[in-house]
Amino acid sequence: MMKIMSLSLFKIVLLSVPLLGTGLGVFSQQLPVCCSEGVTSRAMLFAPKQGEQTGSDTSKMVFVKGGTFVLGSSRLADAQPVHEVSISDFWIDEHEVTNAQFAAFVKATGYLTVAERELNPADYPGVDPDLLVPGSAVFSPPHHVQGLHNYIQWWQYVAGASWKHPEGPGSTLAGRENHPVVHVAYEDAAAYAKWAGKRLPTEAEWEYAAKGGTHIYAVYYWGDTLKKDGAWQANIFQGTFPTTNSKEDGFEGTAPVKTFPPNGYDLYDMAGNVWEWCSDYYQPSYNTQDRSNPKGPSSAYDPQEPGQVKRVQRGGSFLCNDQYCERYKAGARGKGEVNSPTNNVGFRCVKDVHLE
Ligand SMILES: [Ca+2]
Ligand SMILES: [Ca+2]
Repeated sequence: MMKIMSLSLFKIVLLSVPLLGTGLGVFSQQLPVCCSEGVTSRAMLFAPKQGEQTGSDTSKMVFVKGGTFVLGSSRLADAQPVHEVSISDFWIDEHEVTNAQFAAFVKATGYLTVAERELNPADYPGVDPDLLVPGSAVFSPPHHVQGLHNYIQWWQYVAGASWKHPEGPGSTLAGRENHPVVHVAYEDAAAYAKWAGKRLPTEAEWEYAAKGGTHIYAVYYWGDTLKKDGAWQANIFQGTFPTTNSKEDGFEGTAPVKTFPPNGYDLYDMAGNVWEWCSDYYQPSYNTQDRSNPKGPSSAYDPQEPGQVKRVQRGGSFLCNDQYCERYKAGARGKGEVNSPTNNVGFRCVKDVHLE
């Protein structure tokens, strides 16, 4: 029988993970120099060969001509100050990385994602070892909720959930080959990008691409109205969150990439479908000092979970709606703990022009 632990335990597990990652570049910056060598990371332990091979994926990439634009949104507290930023030319995947593409990467490299790796009970004091099994967080809507402030109500840590088994053991990718890959942690996305000869976008690049050269101050990446001619423009959530998804846009979960109309740069699903990892550390406001190809702060800080290492995610997901999460709207930001995959987070890649 599928084992399920609540997200509270999931969070306990995840809270411990950063303490382990002393060999990761992410964490080593925050640790004493004496620990900067000789202490391995989970990534090294569980997938020692990853990143050694290079390959290529099948994504069509769109050339984005650089320029100056207005980064941020006055509607969201952590997307400010709104300020001008200049971006160099770059290439970006026209759609989110799909299950088929990620499968090709895994087949070529033997890569094991964070969600698939064993957990060491010694690293999680106080947690029942029987619960410490590989898995990931799956959206599991309850029949009733008490308010929307506690997301533990609709997230479950599902043993065996991974990119290959999005809802856990028994679920497969059959028929979902062209859906975006999910249950990828930050390092999983970064490993894929490296293999493909690409990298993850900065959030400034991502937003520049999402704004598509138009609608600089618009509410949505496609304009100021939610629908166009009655048609949904993104895979988000309709109904009563989280209990009743009316699926007015046709999809309860992920949709095949390129189902919804592209933006001004012919990029698909820049709003909704799945959140997309960006390379910036998350902090709850912008540092406006660096206005040329900004790469974000040198460390992470989320006042809601101090001590957690979080990177930026962009675009919202199939779970976004105005009732709970408006972060599919233009300029909005999201954040994710780097070792916390879920079934609504994926990614796309970019490439520098000078590497062409
Ligand atoms: Ca939907
Ligand atoms: Ca997306």
